Amino acid sequence: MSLKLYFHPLASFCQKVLVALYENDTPFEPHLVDLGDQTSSAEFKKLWPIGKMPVLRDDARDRTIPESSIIIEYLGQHYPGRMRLVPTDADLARQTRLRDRFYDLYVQEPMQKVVTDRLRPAGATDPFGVEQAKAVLQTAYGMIDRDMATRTWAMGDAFGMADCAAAPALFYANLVLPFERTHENAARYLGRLMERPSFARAVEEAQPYFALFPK
Ligand SMILES: N[C@@H](CCC(=O)N[C@@H](CS)C(=O)NCC(=O)O)C(=O)O
Repeated sequence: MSLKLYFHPLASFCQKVLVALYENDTPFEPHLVDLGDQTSSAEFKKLWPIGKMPVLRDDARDRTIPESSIIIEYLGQHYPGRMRLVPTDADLARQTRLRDRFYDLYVQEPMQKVVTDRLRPAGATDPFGVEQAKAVLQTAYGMIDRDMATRTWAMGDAFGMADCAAAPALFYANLVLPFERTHENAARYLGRLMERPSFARAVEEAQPYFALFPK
């Protein structure tokens, strides 16, 4: 098998890529990375010194591909399946990338800020940064809610890369700053994402690790 995915099932950016792989039944060899384990972490950092997951390794082309969106673009280019997650039309592709960026930068990242602050040692937390992150999430929720009043998926009728990003982003964001009662369109969109077999599978595979999620 040519493709190896270095990932952790609980990690939201990893789930984004898993959704893309599952949408197209793309075969890959899973390599679980445990950043809490010195050996696993050191091995992973040889591949990508930045140390952030996921990373895709393609032995057939001798390529190492970090960054979730770049991995999804790479899969579409070299391992296309029935689902084209980034449209071929240049305008639609740009809009897809914008929405993908939106979910990564304004939902996933502030959500991560809130979660990782819970893992900091006592006395080293960042309450001001957490409040700022929550404010960004609130703004993003309002924008998503307006958008999703008239859409099924992030780009309209077709499921794509932005939905791969939105699924884990909204799933975890809803745990740290719930929006189900305040933003009904966004909540219904999250409901559709949860029912999508590709994301349902990623969530099911993460179940054994949910105890590690900091409450
Ligand atoms: N921009 C990166 C973000 C990846 C990222 O933040 N991954 C998290 C897991 S969801 C991670 O590896 N965190 C470990 C760390 O920051 O030490 C992407 O899109 O892949």
